[in-house]
Amino acid sequence: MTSLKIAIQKSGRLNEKSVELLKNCGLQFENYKSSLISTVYNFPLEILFLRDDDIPEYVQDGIADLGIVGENVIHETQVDVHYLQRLGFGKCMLKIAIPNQSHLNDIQDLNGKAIATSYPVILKKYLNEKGVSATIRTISGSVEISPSLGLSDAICDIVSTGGTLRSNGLKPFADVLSSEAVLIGKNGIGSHDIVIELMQRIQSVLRAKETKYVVLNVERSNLDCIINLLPGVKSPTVVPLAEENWVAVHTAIEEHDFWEKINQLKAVGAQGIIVMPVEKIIL
Ligand code: PRT
Ligand code: ZN
Repeated sequence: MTSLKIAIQKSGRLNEKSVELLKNCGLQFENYKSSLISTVYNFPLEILFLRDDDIPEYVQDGIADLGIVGENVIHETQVDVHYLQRLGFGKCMLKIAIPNQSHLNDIQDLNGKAIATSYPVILKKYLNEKGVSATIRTISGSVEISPSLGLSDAICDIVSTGGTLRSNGLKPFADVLSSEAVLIGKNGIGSHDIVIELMQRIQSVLRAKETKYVVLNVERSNLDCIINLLPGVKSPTVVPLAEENWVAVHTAIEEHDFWEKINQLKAVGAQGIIVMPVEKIIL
């Protein structure tokens, strides 16, 4: 079978998680920092390691069939590619921020002001939608220092923890675009056998990440209360214990309501609760 090519970031914030995701999908490959391309031994795929900014165009032009990149980069490069799957990492928000002492209150107050950014396309679109006319100063890095240098009244940059804004005396002013890493493909590639197989594997890894495997002990008289609290993948497995009238319950619990569920289970008599990570969930 001829193989496809997937482009991922060579180094930077998305590299490690992209490699981890592909390895968790069972793909075996060398991750040499020096090489630009790596062949997967056990799956018909080659991996191209690129600057993130180049990935959308490579995919659009068909040099790579697939790519993993932040949505912010896709919007900024205005490419025509197919969104295949959100990947749940690299989450961030493109925000407008202003100096702490600034008296701007409303988005309309940006009229006539200068905003520094590395995302001129996204910012221009946002300002147009809001009917704001501001000067966009495009700079490629260290956007956060531009107000203190007198180069702009505001910035528009990626924020994740907010630490960079705080340490530069800036405060968030408006949310422009939320972003996470996504799997993209060149148009028409979504129906390719290799892509379908890869996406099934990615989905099973993502589902597993959101799920914990839980084993607990409970007195048989409390079993119904426990089962009512547990949807499980299908229904929980119940195994008798050596101690009479006690059973062990095995089930899967979703991460988002994990602690709430554990507390509810304890309240109806669950004991000896063991929580384990899940590697894959294949439906
Ligand atoms: O070398 P290459 O061009 O490939 O990488 P890069 O330097 O352009 O990008 P990189 O590795 O910094 O980021 C890759 C992608 O990660 C981005 O396109 C986003 O989709 C995503 N991402 C997630 C982030 C952040 N979080 C992030 N915090 N990208 C950048 N930042 C920067 C931001 O620009 C600012 O300087 O981190 C700072 C803010 O972080 P906090 O935590 O202080 O708020
Ligand atoms: Zn980049």
